[in-house]
Amino acid sequence: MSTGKFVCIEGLEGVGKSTNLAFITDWLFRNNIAHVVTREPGGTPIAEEVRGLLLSKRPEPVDAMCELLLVFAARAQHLNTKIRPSLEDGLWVVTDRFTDSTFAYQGAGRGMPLEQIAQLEALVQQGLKPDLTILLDAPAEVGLQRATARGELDRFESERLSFFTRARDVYLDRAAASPDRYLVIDATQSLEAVQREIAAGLERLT
Ligand code: T5A
Repeated sequence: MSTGKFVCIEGLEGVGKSTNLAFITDWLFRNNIAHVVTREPGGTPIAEEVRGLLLSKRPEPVDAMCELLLVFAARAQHLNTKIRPSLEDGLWVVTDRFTDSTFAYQGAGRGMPLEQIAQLEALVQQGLKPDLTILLDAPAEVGLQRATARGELDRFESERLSFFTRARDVYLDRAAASPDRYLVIDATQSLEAVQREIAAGLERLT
């Protein structure tokens, strides 16, 4: 059996990742493609516990290197016990966020060197990267307004606007550097227009 496709949806807070993940899941069902839908940080019981550590607000300041290593610790568990085995079984794996989030948030946001993140990526992923990363792009203000309207903010959502502006720039730089692996979609468009572009991107992968 051939390996499945690895698809990731990325972008800043509130750009519509969860909303469009539901659309992708529906598209996969309609096209009879066996798949697994997952998320980062998280995706397995241990990795979900790490997610809880990462997202919850706490009195103790979180060291940026500690945060970075926690992200990759969760990713190692997720990748080796869920993503890789699923791909090897021929399933498509669709994940809400992956390593681009680390370059954007821990790299651009927190200021951790991008070369160090690339080293951890190589160590943990051993060359595995998404076949397609759908980047929902919008100015940071747009998504933050949507996230704020939803209620209480988590530890990342409470960051300043400049954190997300830097993160957006890194997302766009990475997409521009590997245009064959990224589909950048203007997430300020109507949901229908966004989903037409997502469907076209998925078609090209089949
Ligand atoms: N993180 C994660 C790191 O720091 N490093 C890492 O390596 C990883 C993997 C995870 C947090 O962890 C951080 C980043 C994150 O802060 P999360 O909950 O997975 O948190 O991610 P969030 O971005 O916080 O998820 P959100 O639920 O806030 O955003 P979504 O999923 O992008 O947005 P969604 O779909 O809930 O949509 C928000 C609202 O907008 C509307 C929707 O209906 C909804 O109401 N909407 C639109 N409205 C108009 N037009 C459109 N085109 C719309 N699209 C959506």
